[in-house]
Amino acid sequence: MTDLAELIDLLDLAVVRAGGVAPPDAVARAADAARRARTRRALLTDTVVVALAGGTGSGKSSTLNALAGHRVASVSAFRPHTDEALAWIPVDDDVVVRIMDDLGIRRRAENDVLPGVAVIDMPDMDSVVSWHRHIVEELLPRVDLVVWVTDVVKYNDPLLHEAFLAPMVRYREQVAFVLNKVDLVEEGAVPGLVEDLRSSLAADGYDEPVVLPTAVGSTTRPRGIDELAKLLRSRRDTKWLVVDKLVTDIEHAVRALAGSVDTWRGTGLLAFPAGDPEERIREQLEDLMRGADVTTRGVIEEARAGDELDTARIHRHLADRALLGATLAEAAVRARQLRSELERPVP
Ligand SMILES: Nc1nc2c(ncn2[C@@H]2O[C@H](COP(=O)(O)OP(=O)(O)OP(=O)(O)O)[C@@H](O)[C@H]2O)c(=O)[nH]1
Ligand SMILES: [Mg+2]
Repeated sequence: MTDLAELIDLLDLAVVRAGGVAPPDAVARAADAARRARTRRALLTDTVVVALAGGTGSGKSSTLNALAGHRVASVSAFRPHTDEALAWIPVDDDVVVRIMDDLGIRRRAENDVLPGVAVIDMPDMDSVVSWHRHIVEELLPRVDLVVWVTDVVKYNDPLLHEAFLAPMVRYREQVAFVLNKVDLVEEGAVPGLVEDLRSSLAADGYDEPVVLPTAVGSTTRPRGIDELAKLLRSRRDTKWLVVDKLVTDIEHAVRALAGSVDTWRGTGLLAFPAGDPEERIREQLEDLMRGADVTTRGVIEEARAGDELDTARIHRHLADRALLGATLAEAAVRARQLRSELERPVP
């Protein structure tokens, strides 16, 4: 999303160039919009950031490998295995990199398989206290989705529900569930297990929880992974709406600033040959005064106030105005480009 950063830079540049050129209240509003956009942008990327969490051995690392279609994370039959979080992230997403820095996740692998998706394979948490600190306080506020991976054997452990799932309930929109290792039970038993997990989650306060049955062990052909990838893509669409909204806000700010000053009219005066009769210039200015924006009118009035016509002052103003016009035009074009990229169908 470097384009979004560039777009905000252009709005900032326009704000600087609008100083003394556009009406102060219009400049202040544009500056406000730029500031707001920058704050939101700092937290925003169109990559959906997902953390795989859950008890040891439930198959978090195996799920990551199944999503990638190759071995990204180490999997083992010995518990606990993953001892440090691993982030599988798209290249060139500086916001995602910053999120991983903030979370202190140093191990990273490149995702060139699933566009717009970053997956964190979390280690097992050794205590309820560290779980709360890592997942509830640090992870949930920073990621888009936590996929809780459990399996057909352990999903109904009361400790799991009381100690781990209940405290996350206020983030329920951000939590989805995977019921892994369904290859270990009869095919016909799977829907009943999914329902069972759904109703215990409902008792924990998760109404309408998303529960996906999967089998991702290396010896079995992955099952349920397409559905999981689809869920991640649909979350990504929702994020795009947010990015789209930000671009729209910037476009409005650009348009409002452009509307507050007549950026091009009268620019021809810049090319006025030196030594042109003053009378001629005054006539042209008279023309320009009619329907000129308020700042330009003020500048012309000032320039005409003295005994001598201050043509340099007028030229400076027209040049500044034209520069602002060029910056705003470029911002408008960038915004349109970015929007058309956002409208591209999700791969
Ligand atoms: N039968 C079966 N075995 C699985 C499945 N998914 C994972 N396993 C096995 O379960 C064991 C643990 O899998 P991991 O992916 O390492 O589990 P994890 O959640 O990352 O575990 P930690 O890193 O210790 O937290 C491995 O031996 C896997 O091969 C599955 O769907 N079916
Ligand atoms: Mg693991």
